[in-house]
Parts: sequence; C-alpha cells; structure tokens
Amino acid sequence: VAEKAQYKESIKKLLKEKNAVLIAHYYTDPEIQALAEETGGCVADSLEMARFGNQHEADTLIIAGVKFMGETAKVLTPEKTVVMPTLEATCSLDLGCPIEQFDAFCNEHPDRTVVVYANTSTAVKARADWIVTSSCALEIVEHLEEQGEKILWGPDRHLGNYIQKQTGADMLMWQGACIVHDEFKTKALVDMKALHADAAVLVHPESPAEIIDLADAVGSTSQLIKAAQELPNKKFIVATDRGIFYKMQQLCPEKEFFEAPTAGEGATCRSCAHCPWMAMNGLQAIEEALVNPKGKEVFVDMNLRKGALRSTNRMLEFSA
Ligand code: CIZ
Ligand code: SF4
Repeated sequence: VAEKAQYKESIKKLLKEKNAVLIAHYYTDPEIQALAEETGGCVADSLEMARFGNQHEADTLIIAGVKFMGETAKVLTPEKTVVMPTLEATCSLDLGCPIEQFDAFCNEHPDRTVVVYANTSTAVKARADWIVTSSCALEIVEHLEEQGEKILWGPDRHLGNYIQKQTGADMLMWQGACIVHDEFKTKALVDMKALHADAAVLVHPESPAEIIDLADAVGSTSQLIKAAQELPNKKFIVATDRGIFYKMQQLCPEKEFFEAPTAGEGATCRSCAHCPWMAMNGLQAIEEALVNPKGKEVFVDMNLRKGALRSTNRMLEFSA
C-alpha cells in the first residue's frame, strides 16, 4: 500500500512536470481509473478517450488501455507525444484481423462499404471506409443501410451479428472475437438470473448472441454505465470486463453489481471477465512511461495515418 501511494505521488508530480495527461479506459484497474480522475485526465470508452485526447492541450498523452487506443490518439494528434504504460497491451480483435488477410477479403467484395470496429490496427483503419465503436455502431450502420449500402464488417462477429439483427442491414462478417466477452456462458447466466430474480442483466454486444438474448440492456461501456444509473433495479448482473464496476459503483453506491459467469474458473480461466491486456496497465508501468518514454512511445506510419484519419474523422463527425 505504501508503495502504491509512492507511485501515485510520483505520477502526479511527473504529469505536471511533463505537461502530460492520463487517459484511462473503463476496463483498466480501479486505481488507474481513480488516478486519471484525480489528476484531471479522464476515464472513458474508446470513443470518448479519442475525443478527450484530441481536444486536450497537454503535450503528452498517457494512454492506459490497449494498443489501438494509443494508435488512434497518435493518428488524431501526431504532433503530441503519445505514450503507453506498455506497448505489449494488445487486443484479440486487433490480433485476429491482420491487414494482409483483411485487405484480401475486402478486395473480394469491392461492392461493399468497409466498416471496422475501432479495435483494429492503423493499417486496417486505413483500409476501411468507416470506423465505429460500440457506442456509435448502431447509428452508423443504420445510416448506411438507409443509403442502401451493403456492408463488409470486421472484426467482431458478435457485435456484427447484433447490429445486423437490430438494423436488418446486409452485412458480411469477418470472424473475430473478444476473448473476454466470448467467455460468458449462457446456462450459468440463466442459473444466476434465477438466483437474483430482481437483478437486471447488462450486456456488452461483444458477447455471444445467447448472452445478449438474456439482457435487459445491451450497449457500449458508457451506455451500460448509464443503464445502471437509470434502471430502477437495485442489483445488476454485468457481462463485460469487471473494470467497469469501478465507475458503476462510484455512480450508484447503493446498488449491487455481480459479474456474469464465465467458462473457466481458477487455473483454466484465460480472461475471466478481465482483459489480460488491460491488466498490464499498472502504476509502476505508468511511472516508467513518464520517466523514460523510450520503447513506450506510439508511432504510426504517416502514409497509413492519412487513411486512418479519414475513416476515424468520419466517425467523430457523424457522432459529434
Ligand atoms: O472491449 C473493448 O475493448 C471496448 C468496449 C472498447 C471501447 O469501445 O471502449
Ligand atoms: Fe480487446 Fe476484448 Fe480486451 Fe477489449 S476486452 S481490449 S475487445 S480483448
């Protein structure tokens, strides 16, 4: 505990000295989210993180999250120094969508508008016509469907299937998945619901369809946090990364939150409702990134940047 307090003090001092700001995702550990809030940074979903970094006057952005979030920040503000606690923090959606294969898939379907989830590399974003995050995906696909466009969607198949069902759009899917949300189990959730009959079930749409079918509210992290505040229930079963409990508990101290059941427990559990890459964002790693950014700074290819900026700005302008 004493050690943690020292790290926090040191980070606060360094943020000021370097005119840096800490931007954390809802899935990072509670102490990181608390520190971001205390120091005038932000805790947000990937869309709001991108906006906040884009508008902030700091010279250096410390992005506590996963690689694609750092890359998005660099694409939007190339003049800033963008640093991450570790560049090893990636995402199974990003890993599962390599540009060579994705480009070939797009080339086979030239008649389709390419819509990709923000959880992708700069190269994949540059290949796309549109970027979406889970908080604006529905509206953007609805808009494209109204224009009569056929869509090629990547990489998350669960989110894609959910949006397809909601909008009726013609969508061809890349078959990626998030290792955290893919683990939620239907039967165990049905049992848990029976045990807490008065609980509302909150589900992130990166989860399998059978889990989404059991939900009282489906949405992005920020939308689920809103649902926790607005629904009258006193108890909630939550199917997304448990990092989100920090914000839910803070905003609804009188309510109770339970993790939705995952496949494995203990040793067999790969991700158990907490993203292993988000978990790499520790206090020590943040301090190190501030002291010596070497090896932790995010760079993007300037040619790819142009394309990624075009598709990312389309999203930001649409959802402004
Ligand atoms: O699962 C993720 O990585 C999410 C929800 C990202 C985001 O859009 O905030
Ligand atoms: Fe990627 Fe899933 Fe981790 Fe989000 S929670 S960063 S989608 S692996």
